[in-house]
Amino acid sequence: MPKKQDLELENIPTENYTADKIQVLEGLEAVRRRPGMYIGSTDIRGLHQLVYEVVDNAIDEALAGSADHITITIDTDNVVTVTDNGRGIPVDIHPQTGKSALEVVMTKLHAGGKFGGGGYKVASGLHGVGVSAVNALSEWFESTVRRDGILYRQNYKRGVPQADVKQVGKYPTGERSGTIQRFFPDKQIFKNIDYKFDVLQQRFREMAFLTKGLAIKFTDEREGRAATFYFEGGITSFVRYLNKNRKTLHTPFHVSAPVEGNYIEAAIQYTTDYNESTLTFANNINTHDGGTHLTGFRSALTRALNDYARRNKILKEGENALTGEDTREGLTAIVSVKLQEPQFESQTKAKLGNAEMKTQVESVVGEAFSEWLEEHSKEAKEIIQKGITAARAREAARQARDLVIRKSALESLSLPGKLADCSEREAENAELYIVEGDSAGGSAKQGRDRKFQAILPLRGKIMNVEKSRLDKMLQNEEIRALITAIGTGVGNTFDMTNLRYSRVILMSDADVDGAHIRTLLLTFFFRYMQPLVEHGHLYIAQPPLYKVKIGKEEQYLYDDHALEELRKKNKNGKFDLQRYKGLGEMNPEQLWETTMNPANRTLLQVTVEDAAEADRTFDMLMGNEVPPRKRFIQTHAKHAKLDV
Ligand code: 0RA
Repeated sequence: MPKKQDLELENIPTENYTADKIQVLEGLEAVRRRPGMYIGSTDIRGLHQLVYEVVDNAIDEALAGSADHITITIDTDNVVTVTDNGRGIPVDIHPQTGKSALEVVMTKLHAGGKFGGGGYKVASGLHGVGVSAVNALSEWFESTVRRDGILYRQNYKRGVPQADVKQVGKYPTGERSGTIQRFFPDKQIFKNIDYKFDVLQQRFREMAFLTKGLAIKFTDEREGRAATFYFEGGITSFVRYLNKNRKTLHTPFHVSAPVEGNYIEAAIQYTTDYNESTLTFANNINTHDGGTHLTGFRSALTRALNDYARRNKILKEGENALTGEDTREGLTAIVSVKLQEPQFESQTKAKLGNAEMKTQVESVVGEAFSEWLEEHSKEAKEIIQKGITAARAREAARQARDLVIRKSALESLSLPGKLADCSEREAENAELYIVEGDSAGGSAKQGRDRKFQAILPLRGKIMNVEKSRLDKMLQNEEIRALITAIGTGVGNTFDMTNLRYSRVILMSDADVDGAHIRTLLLTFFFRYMQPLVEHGHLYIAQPPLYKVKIGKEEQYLYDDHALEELRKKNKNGKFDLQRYKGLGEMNPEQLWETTMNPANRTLLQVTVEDAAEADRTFDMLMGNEVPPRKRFIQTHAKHAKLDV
């Protein structure tokens, strides 16, 4: 953390040291003193947040209808450049402060999106702190504006302007105006400046889906990777993308409408799946925990389908109506709303609170979807039939679940027999290793510290979660052992307070089969125990790939990169190389030393994004669509051969 003096001594112009300037400096200093309050954290997430904040500003310009092209570049020196072809941040002098509007936007907290009034309808961004916070947390920042044929520029160090906004040149008449933001994050704040292409690209893709007609080009010069996202179909394309590997029942339904200054949009496509994937957004922010827009959407769907079913006698008189849950089986949907004054229920903006959104979304989606059903009677019947089947399955599942609960209540000790539990009773200090295969399970049982480490061996591949419903899944012995060992229950009845281990660690072989079972388990956790993942309780163990012997000395290597390094360092010397094909090849002591001993091991903490990715991969592997699975197995089969 920088000392107070760092900020005050550096580069402060002495003239015009007005009250306003003091205020700005205090603001910047507050950001630097407690960066977490503004960008969430100073780890990789916070680093990515810097990029998102700057990109969000450009997206706002696109949402205002003034930009249709954004580029993001990370160069080999980790400098980030974000350009847009919008109107350019205004540079004219603000009468009250006597300063260029650009300087105000770049240095005043919360001056970002709302600045200038009329031009701006909505502002996105998770934290919404504006670009000035990014400026304060950057070793240097350079803003360039193209407006009216002139190039304007201002440079900053740790948020402090180095001079007034200056004209630095011209650009050809006829070319677009725009804004170019370049910055380098401050190493005093961010320990590790290593952006993750895949994480960033995921977000940019989402942004492009949510802003129809916007092209986002992302280039990573460090790895020579680039991606361009442009979707003419907007959220309809988003739904198609999510259903890429699923069998769909119809072409997507789409509706959009302005309502009282807000803007409401939804896209729907049913699949043959059993799961629901509805994503909701408010001002381009992913509202993971839903809120009023989701509630309105769901009641519209349930009502429209039940009304249609009654009118057309698909549901007979006296037959129960479909529940919301029934109408959501196999549903993929995007609900995206843009509001003048969004209210979020939590600090993380994960839940939308505006009460008017429920009625607005409900009426827009309800009317349009009912009309669509009338015009697509064949599809309507299929969707409703699927709902009726879901209702029957739900009833069967309830009975099966009752059976499971009754059964476990009768068994005095409900913990699974194959669980080798630890003596520790406090979840806080206890760990559960889920180990693939009985032989590796045996090594793990012998190698562990039985005080706090429990072992649950799973035999072979657990069943295909995707294709089976909850009722079937609960009948599977491996799954039941897993659920009872963890203690929380699943799905709607999940209860974190019953968690028996604060760390649930997946340990599988470093080969294709190991990757497969890991994907399977991640999918299970993503679908049925998501809060466990959200709260950071799920981990992946990292067993070594190689053991190397140089003379008498032994060393473990955890990836191919380490092996390459060793080969380079040890060009002439001889060494003995053993490749571990599976956990079973290690004896208990080795397994403890390399993979289970907290003093030596590395654990990868699983994020919801990781699990969601596994879920998509899983769809591809196990879903009903055959061609993508074939493709995956073919490409991976090649890798498998190269590996051995
Ligand atoms: C305030 C007002 C106007 C444009 C912008 C801000 C603006 C901000 C950013 C941030 C990144 N790119 C941007 N482009 C524009 C409208 C000014 C006018 O009416 O000309």
